[in-house]
Amino acid sequence: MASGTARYLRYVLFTIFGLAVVYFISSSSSSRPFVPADILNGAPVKAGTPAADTTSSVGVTPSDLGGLPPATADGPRMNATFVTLARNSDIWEIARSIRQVEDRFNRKYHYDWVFLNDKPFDATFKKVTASLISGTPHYGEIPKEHWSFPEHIDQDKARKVREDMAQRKIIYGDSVSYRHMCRFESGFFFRQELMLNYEWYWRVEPSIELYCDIDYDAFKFMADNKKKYSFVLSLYEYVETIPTLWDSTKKFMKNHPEHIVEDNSMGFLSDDGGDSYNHCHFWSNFEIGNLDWLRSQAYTDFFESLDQDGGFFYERWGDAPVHSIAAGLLLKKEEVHFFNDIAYYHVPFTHCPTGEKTRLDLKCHCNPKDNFDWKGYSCTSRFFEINGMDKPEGYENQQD
Ligand SMILES: Nc1nc2c(ncn2[C@@H]2O[C@H](COP(=O)(O)OP(=O)(O)O)[C@@H](O)[C@H]2O)c(=O)[nH]1
Ligand SMILES: [Mg+2]
Repeated sequence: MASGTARYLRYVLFTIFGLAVVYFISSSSSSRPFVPADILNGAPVKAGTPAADTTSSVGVTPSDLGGLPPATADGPRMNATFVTLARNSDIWEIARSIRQVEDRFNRKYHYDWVFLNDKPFDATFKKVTASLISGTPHYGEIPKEHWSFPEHIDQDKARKVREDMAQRKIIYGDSVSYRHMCRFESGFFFRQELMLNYEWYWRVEPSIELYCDIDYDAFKFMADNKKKYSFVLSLYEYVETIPTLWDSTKKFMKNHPEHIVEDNSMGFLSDDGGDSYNHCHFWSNFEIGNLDWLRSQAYTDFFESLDQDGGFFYERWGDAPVHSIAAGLLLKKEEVHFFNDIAYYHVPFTHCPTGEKTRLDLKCHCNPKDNFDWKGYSCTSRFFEINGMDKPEGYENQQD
């Protein structure tokens, strides 16, 4: 009897142990796979790290876990925003640009984004852009007076210019809207109600590319280093679009000598001490700059003087030479910055950082052969020369 009870007890214990083993195996295979805490926290997994396979068929995705918390860089945020002028029809081209800016920079900083349009933005534009931006998007409609002919413009004269430029096949020569766009970017984007909330801007256009990581806050860099304006590409302007822009500039210099800064970048703009313009300009489809400077008396007087002369409509003045001449004359040389480490493309030019170490450190995917900086049609060499800067190592191999 005693040995029968013991056998019975052994049988019960064995069964309990067996059930426990079965339970342990089945519960561990249905729980989530091992994922290191830093992956769940959004930290990047370095190449070669023996991390868990988060794409395995076990079926747990970050969204099942309630979404990844954003990866945020430390430190204070600047009072800054991205700014884009766009039409509703630009949606997929600007979506591409936003994605690049977010992936390479803003996913760590979450800066806002201001969109401006001469028409109301439609629901698709807002929905798609908002889904891509990690900061807060804002949408503004441009007031009519910032996107129309000023009263002093002779409409007949302006129309004849457009017809003539169309015949001469000058790019955008026959376009009214392109002229409104250039005038708006020259004199009004920084005065829009939404922009008044900010001190710094970064201009982004549709269909651009960013080829390298930007691992630091470029706005903070500007502020810390007392920069007011910056560029990545520079080149010669198409002369036919600005035949009298320099005459107007000289008139402004004569009327407002108080705005012309002593240690300026005249050497970037002129080869004869200011007598004539060499057509060098910073390409303004990329800009990081200071809005208070653009809202200053000096810049306001400059824009108003040019606007009175009518060249936005009687010629086809671009905002790039206008901003560049202003930066060249109203700012000190050292307030203008060249971002070698921000790799950028806007059709048809590429800025790919000179220096292999920079390109590898920043995980760049541009072809260094495409870099425009040291080619004959670029003005960047001139910028280096007037600032007494040494060109980056390796520039000699990129001159043609
Ligand atoms: N809202 C609006 N944006 C425009 C218009 N024309 C151009 N843009 C924007 O102005 C910027 C410059 O225009 P873009 O066509 O890229 O000129 P390009 O770079 O000089 O060839 C881009 O951000 C365009 O989306 C327009 O008529 N309305
Ligand atoms: Mg463009």
